[in-house]
Amino acid sequence: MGRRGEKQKPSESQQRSASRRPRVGASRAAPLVAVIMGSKSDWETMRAASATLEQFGVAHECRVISAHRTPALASEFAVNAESRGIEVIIAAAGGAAHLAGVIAAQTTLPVLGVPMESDALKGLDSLLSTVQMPAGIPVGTLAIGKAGATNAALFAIAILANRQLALKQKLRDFRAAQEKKVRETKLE
Ligand code: RP5
Repeated sequence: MGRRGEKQKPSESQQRSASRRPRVGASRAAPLVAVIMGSKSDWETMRAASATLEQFGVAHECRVISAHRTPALASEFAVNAESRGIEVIIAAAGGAAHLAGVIAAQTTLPVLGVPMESDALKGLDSLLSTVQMPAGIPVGTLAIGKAGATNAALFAIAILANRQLALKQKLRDFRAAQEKKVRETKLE
């Protein structure tokens, strides 16, 4: 609002950034975690990361950014993520999967890579492209596919939980519930 009762028009730059906003699975509060993926075809897998963050009440955004098809957008995202309040980036890609490395090269935020299962090589290509970063620019690489997506979210939560005690407690409760379920498992 500008003067009392008068609605202020969004500035040109506000309008521009709104039109670039994500996005599927996004929470309303300012996002602490960004879940990015090379293609919409990765979303079926990466919705597991979003669902896990949602379960822990962690504000996040999900969007498609490709290192190959939208290199300028990838740079813009990486360079601005920290000033937008993002604390952890989860980057998923498949095939010659450069997204996580390209993003990590342009920010000091922790970047977690999730290799997508590929048609040709079942994700082995994605895994090796993501995990084999030369020394100096780390990408914390998780498992191929849905397990990796879920664990990337849990890893991001563990990072945030160092400063958020309530989140740390939720993580402990989650582990305890998981353990209880396994202990109580009956095969017949
Ligand atoms: C990568 O190529 C994406 O991350 C995706 O896993 C893979 C295939 O993309 P599409 O051809 O389905 O868009 O960049």
